[in-house]
Amino acid sequence: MQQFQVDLTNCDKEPIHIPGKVQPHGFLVSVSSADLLITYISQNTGHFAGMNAQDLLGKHINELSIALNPTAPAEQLSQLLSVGKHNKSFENINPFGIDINGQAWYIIINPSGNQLVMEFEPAESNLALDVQKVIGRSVTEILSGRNLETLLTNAAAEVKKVIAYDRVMIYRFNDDGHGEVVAEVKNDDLEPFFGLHYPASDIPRQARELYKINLTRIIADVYAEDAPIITYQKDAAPLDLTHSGLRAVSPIHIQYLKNMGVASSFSISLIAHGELWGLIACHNYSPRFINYKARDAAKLIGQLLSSALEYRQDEEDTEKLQQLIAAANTVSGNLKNYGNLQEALVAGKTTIKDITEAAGAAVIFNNTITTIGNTPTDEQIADIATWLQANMSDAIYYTNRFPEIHTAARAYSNTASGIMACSLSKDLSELVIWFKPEQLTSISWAGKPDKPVEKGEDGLLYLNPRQSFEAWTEIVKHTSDRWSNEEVSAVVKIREEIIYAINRKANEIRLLNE
Ligand code: BLA
Repeated sequence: MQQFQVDLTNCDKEPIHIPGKVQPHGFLVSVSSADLLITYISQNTGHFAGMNAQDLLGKHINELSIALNPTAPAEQLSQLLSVGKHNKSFENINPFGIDINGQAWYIIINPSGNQLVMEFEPAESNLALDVQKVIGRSVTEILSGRNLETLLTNAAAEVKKVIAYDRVMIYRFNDDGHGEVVAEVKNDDLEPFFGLHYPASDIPRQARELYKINLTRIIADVYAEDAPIITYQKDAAPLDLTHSGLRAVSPIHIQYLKNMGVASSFSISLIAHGELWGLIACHNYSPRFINYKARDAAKLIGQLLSSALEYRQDEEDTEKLQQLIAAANTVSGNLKNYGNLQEALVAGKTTIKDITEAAGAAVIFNNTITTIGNTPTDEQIADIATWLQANMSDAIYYTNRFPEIHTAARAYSNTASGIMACSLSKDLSELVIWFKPEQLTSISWAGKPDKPVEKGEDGLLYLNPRQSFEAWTEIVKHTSDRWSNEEVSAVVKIREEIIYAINRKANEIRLLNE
């Protein structure tokens, strides 16, 4: 099989579901579903079975059964497979406890194409606590969080109790795929990652797809050498490990973890409205395996948090919309009997800027520019207005990548990577414009170039947050946070109010003059 050479430019093309290897804390045996003959086997099976892995290829699964435990019935494994096949699901079987050389192991079975993949993992637990008990209490603890932030921190704390890792983070994906550590519970001696943002490329697209299918992912020891999967069939397709827990990890992600000083990593998917909302990302600074049942408990916490998230997220979105609309109402109140339009919009405690989440806003009216908050200079605003007059076809225009469309704006992308404009007059000479800054300059990125460049012993640069940050910089340059539907709705509303107020004023003046 041809090896895929992964580097920083082709991360999202790496076929990580068919690595041809497993992590060596367990072993894998795959049989053809039709005749239960062993078709694929991980080379390290030989350490546990009294037979060479190569010699088991092509044999009936009963032979493995005998090799693993000569005192157990030879049909133990084949019966298990038949029951699952009959029920068309292995859900009730997984994990199945067996004894290998006096040690407790679990078998986890998943179908893959015409194969039944059996994974063998140690069942022993290095956790002192009774996971089942902790879970019951966890639920109450987690859900007692009234707002999203406490909810997330509670969940991180409970996960830390269940799996006892050194650091537990809640990592949330933004619309553009980049992520932020929004909650963190860690040992005191570790530096915090809370509030840091990481490029989308750190968790490539196909990895996210897999985390939607498998809700937990353990990387037990980044220093362990993977065990190759062998097959006797010439030119056989590589075994699809989409559903496999032992699936070997991409070398680039392993390097990334090593460079972060991490020896073991565990993540739990958080899903809201069918999409990957984020991950509970856990690090341990020494190798650490957690068994299937503890992973299942952690998964349950993730699922609970996921459903609580959907609800709280909707609540917070509604709250945000209400806040924006309330600001719009206050500003329209100021517009009643106004003396000067600009003043009504930008003076006062609540201003036109608060109708969106922009950092600044400008009102262009009667040939004057009035600004509030963080905006480009008047000259630059005049340049934006000229561009809008030539290019705006609807009453409202918005983009979060303005300097990519209007190259002159690159000079002031720090204040106006995002713009939203609404016209107040037909000839577009009167406008309100809102501004959002470039994300690159407004967010704390992990690995931002204010950190020293890290070099390996051989003097070469290694993949680390800084290096992937540099690649990402090229992608997010000239980009601001997006404009939400809530912000657009608030702008639509205020535009009508302003135009109404202007017309009313014009009528009053006309009547006065008659
Ligand atoms: C997977 N990358 C991951 C995962 C995380 C991160 C959490 C899930 C697997 C795990 O638990 O380790 C990234 N981890 C982070 C981030 C933080 C963290 C951002 O703790 C922040 C605190 N990774 C890269 C680059 C590539 C890459 C540049 O940095 C590609 C070129 C690949 N990341 C990559 C791949 C996976 C991954 C392939 C999937 C690993 C797997 O499940 O096999």
